[in-house]
Order: sequence, then structure tokens, then C-alpha cells
Amino acid sequence: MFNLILFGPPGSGKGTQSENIVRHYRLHHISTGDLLRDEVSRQTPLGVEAKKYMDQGLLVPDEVVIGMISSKIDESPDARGFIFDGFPRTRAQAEALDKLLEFKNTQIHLVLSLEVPEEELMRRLLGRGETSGRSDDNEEVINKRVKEYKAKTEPVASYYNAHGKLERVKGDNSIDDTFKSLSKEIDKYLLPV
Ligand code: B4P
Repeated sequence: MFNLILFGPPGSGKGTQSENIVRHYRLHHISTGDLLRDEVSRQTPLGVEAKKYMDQGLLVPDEVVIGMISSKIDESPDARGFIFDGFPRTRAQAEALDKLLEFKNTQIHLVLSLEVPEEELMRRLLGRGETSGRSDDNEEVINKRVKEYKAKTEPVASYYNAHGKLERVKGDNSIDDTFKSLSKEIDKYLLPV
């Protein structure tokens, strides 16, 4: 089993690159953003609660997200491996993920961090906001998301760096070139299928 985290600020291309990685390496994709948006659209109690945070650009509480991940991992016992997209976003989530994987006799093998300048993040998310209908892709909320990222999520990179698992990858090239840079790192562990 090979487990990968795709890490980076809002709009760095985690969702975009996850699609490419899943296609080439057949990893099982777990995106907490997508899972939460699904709960929101179905208006489940979890979704109603999560929406309050997402609309303000804040992280959804750890307990909510960790519970969701645990059941998602259990749904795919035969996976070749997992790609975690947008998770973990806090140190508590990172520690919880380590425990969940240890319980399944596996671990995180690699964390790829997409590095993109702030102006480019804003440009991309405002661009997406014009067509996506996402209530969090407007200037005010994007600024809050970036602030939240710096305060709570950036420290997660140091956590994995201390474990020798972090690789930083330039994320402001074209989608294809960024994928090539990511593949170079993944190929050290797992070949495409
Ligand atoms: P997420 O859904 O994870 O999304 P994101 O950070 O907005 O974007 P991502 O990096 O995936 O960017 P994308 O590929 O789409 O989070 C949304 C919210 O959910 C959070 O704010 C939070 O409230 C909540 N949440 C999620 N996970 C959580 C957790 N673990 N804990 C607590 N709360 C959580 O790319 C963006 C745009 O850029 C697209 O339009 C794309 O086409 C474009 N793009 C991508 N790569 C490009 C490139 N190379 N060149 C040009 N454009 C590019």
C-alpha cells in the first residue's frame, strides 16, 4: 500500500492534480473538501454544521473531519493506496491520520506540497468563482481561507518534514508540467499503471 498526501494552500491545485494522479496511479482519492460539499448539498446535519464554517473561510472542526476520513478509509480495504487531498489541515488531523493508518499496519509514505505564490492563488480562485457557484470563492472569503491556512495548516508541513516525508513541488507551472514534477517524486515509490 502507498499513501500520499497532496498538500498546499487553497487554490494550489490539489483537486486538479489529484484527478491526474488517480488516473495514472490508481490510488483511492479522499478529498475532505468534496466530502464536505457533498454533505452540504444533501443538507445532512453534518453538512448544515460544516457550511457555517466553510462559508466563512474557516476550517471545519477536527472531530467532524476525522470521523469522516475514518469511515472513508474503511470503505476501501483493498485499495492500492490512498491520496489524501486537502487533509490533514491541522496538526491534530495529522496525528489522528497517523494513528488510523498505524492501526491498519500502514503509514503515510510521501507528502507533496504544491508551492504557489499568493497572487496566483487569488487569481485562480476568483476565476473559478466566476463559474463554480462556490460560495467560498470570493475575495473576502479567499483572504480568510489563506489566513486560516497560514495559521493552522502550514505547521502540518513542518510536522511531516520532521519525519523526512515532505517534498516541495513548484505548483505555478501549467497543469501538465506540475503533474510531471509530482510524478517524478511519486515514481520513486510507485509506478503508474
Ligand atoms: P478544498 O475543497 O480542499 O479546496 P481548495 O483548497 O479550495 O482548492 P484546491 O487546492 O483543491 O484547488 P483546485 O485544484 O480546485 O477546501 C474547501 C473548504 O473545505 C476549506 O476552506 C474548509 O472550510 C473545508 N475543508 C476541507 N478540508 C478540510 C479539513 N481537512 N479540515 C477542515 N476543513 C476542511 O484549483 C483551484 C483553481 O485553480 C481551479 O479553478 C483550477 O482549474 C485552477 N488551477 C489548478 N491548477 C492550475 C495550474 N497549474 N494553472 C492554472 N490554473 C490552475
